[in-house]
Amino acid sequence: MGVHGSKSQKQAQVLMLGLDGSGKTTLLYKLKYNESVVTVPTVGFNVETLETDRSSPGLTVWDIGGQRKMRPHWRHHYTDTAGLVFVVDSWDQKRLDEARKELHRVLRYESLRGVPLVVLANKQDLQGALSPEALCLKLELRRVCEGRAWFIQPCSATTGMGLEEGFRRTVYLMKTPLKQTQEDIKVKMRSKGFSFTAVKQVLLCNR
Ligand SMILES: Nc1nc2c(ncn2[C@@H]2O[C@H](COP(=O)(O)OP(=O)(O)OP(=O)(O)O)[C@@H](O)[C@H]2O)c(=O)[nH]1
Ligand SMILES: [Mg+2]
Repeated sequence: MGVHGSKSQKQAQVLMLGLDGSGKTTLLYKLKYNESVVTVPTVGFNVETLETDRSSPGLTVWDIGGQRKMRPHWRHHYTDTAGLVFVVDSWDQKRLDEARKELHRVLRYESLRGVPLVVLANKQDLQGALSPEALCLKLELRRVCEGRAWFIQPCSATTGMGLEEGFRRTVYLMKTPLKQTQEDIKVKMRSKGFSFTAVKQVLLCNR
């Protein structure tokens, strides 16, 4: 994914949600300008466009404030959402329960039914950050994402690690029928020489 230049093609809306302090604004500006910005809690939203490859629509990414008082406003952005990105602070285990409840609440909305989800397991640069596999279990992703294309991507908004991959994955899930995404993951794992048990574990985690 490139982030420079412009392209006149239809834009797809990506909604980025997550608890306050999870790193949404930091990662949006790292991705867009490759800059580490000093943020303040977002009141309202930030919006930026990101370019993708020529065969995909560009992305309009909405970063909505995650403070408790902001969360009732999230639903006003659900219409026309083509992809959902939920950012989690992988280091702050005390708030994982809160993150899980908010994510599950969002996914229950009818207007987001079938919209693909990418969970960004952010702050992986911090020692003690939970792995994506552990987060997948804590957030009960497999159960709550039944019938929905989804993926969990480790990343760090500070270093930039995993950010482009996360948004590339979002585009891929938006473009690809659900059944095909499962097949692609199987093939990819086999080609990387993962053992059958490893493939099975990933699929169980990522179904
Ligand atoms: N170590 C580390 N710190 C991060 C990372 N991402 C964000 N932070 C820090 O986390 C704090 C909160 O980041 P924000 O980007 O403002 O969080 P937010 O999700 O936009 O918060 P709201 O706007 O309140 O919803 C800031 O101090 C960031 O520097 C990361 O990947 N690693
Ligand atoms: Mg913010």
